[in-house]
Amino acid sequence: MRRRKFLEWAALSSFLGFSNKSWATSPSLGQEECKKWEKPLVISTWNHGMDANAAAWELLSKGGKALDAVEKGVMVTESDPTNRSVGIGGTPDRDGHVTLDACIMNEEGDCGSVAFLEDIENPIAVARMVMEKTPHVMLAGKGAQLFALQNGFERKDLLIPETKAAWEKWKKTSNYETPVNIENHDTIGMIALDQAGDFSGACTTSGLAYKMHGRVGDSPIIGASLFVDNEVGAACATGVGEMVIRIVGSHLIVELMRQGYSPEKACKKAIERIMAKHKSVEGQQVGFLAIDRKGRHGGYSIYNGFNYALRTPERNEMVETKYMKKW
Ligand code: SD4
Repeated sequence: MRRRKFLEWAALSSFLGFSNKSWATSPSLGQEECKKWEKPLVISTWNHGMDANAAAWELLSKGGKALDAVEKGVMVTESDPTNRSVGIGGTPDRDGHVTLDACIMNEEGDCGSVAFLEDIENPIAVARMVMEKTPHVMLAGKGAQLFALQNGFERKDLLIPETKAAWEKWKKTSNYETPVNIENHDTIGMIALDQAGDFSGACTTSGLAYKMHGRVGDSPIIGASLFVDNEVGAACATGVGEMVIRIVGSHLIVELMRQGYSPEKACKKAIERIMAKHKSVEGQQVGFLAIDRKGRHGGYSIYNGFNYALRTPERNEMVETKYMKKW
């Protein structure tokens, strides 16, 4: 019944040409209140999202494209050596290699990704180049690195003295056991809606700390860490990538929003799906973020402590998400 009402309401709204205007509340949605459409809009995972959003906002506030904004935004985090799970300064795998995963997707559904990339500081820019300059979506490992070097990227050692020392310390007591989860979630997922009403998203990470050599998480996988459908909205993920991949989390959230769920409710449903499909989520964090076509945004996580940076013409702040469990 609720769905029928929603469809009727959606049909009526589009007939009335509401799609680019401020939205009145929609009682038939029965979910979060429909707020005024604030455009442009960018959200990104965790506290470091504030600096990343600032770079994205430079472009978005001047009428720039969401695609350029998300790329430039997450590059700030990639190039920050104090961040322990993105780009330079990222924690290595258990063999001491910093291996990076990233993907990007635009309003046309074009996408590009790199996985298991070494010695390149800004994998998101390589992912964009894969999207724009190759017939492929994903390049991995040596091939991705060769492609980057051939296209003007510089080789750089991403293992800095601090992360090398921490890895050496870890090796002494670890028995080479990969930790299920070190609570170091700093991966950045960013999604944006520009003034023209187009969505794009980006996700970039060095992955889980001390992972097995060769392990690739959700971050380069379109549909898992990131999905954009310009008719509906965008979603992105952070946390234990294996759990996100198993439910193809970001795609699921966009499809739930297509059915009429608000961003927060869609993210909650995806977290519930993860919990239903895993025997245990004990000690493992996943967080999702989403924006819909009405400019509503929201997130949800398994455990408390997940937050996102929000930037709109009126707001520049951190937002705490709701969660299922307390640490
Ligand atoms: C991964 N999702 O490689 C990434 C890790 C992450 O915050 O998000 N950390 O599984």
